[in-house]
Amino acid sequence: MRTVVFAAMAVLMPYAASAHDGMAVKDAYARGANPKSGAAFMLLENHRKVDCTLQDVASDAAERVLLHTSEETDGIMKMQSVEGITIPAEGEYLMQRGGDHVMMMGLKAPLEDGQTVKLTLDFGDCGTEEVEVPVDNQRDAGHAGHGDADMKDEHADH
Ligand SMILES: [Cu+2]
Repeated sequence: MRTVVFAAMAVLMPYAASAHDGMAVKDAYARGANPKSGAAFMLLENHRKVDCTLQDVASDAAERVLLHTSEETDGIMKMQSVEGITIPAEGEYLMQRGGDHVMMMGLKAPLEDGQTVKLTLDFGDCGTEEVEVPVDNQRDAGHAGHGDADMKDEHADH
């Protein structure tokens, strides 16, 4: 019996080690604001034991790719560049509508549903991650990360 358990652990452990190493990019999507510019949003999970900072983003899809944040000033939503986005050690950070996002300006082609945008995320000392981000122009801003099941639950409460 004991032999079986150890054999199973030997198989599982290499996978577990790699799954907890580095940065996980989850639930990413991109959408067009207009034919020339768009934004990408995602959940960043830092599996390292040190803080990691997203410093730069590159993509062939647009002439300029920037890290932006949105801030409401006097009731007007304005976007501005940010130097970096820090994901705490073993923590997560949500880049979402109305907040921090990857800004794509000078799109070579309008973002259309079903396409993907390739982004290279530069975390400095924490390395780089390449992600294929699906375009979803229909995505509802308020329900990031939640599926239909969550929405049904909400309705049941009323
Ligand atoms: Cu922006």
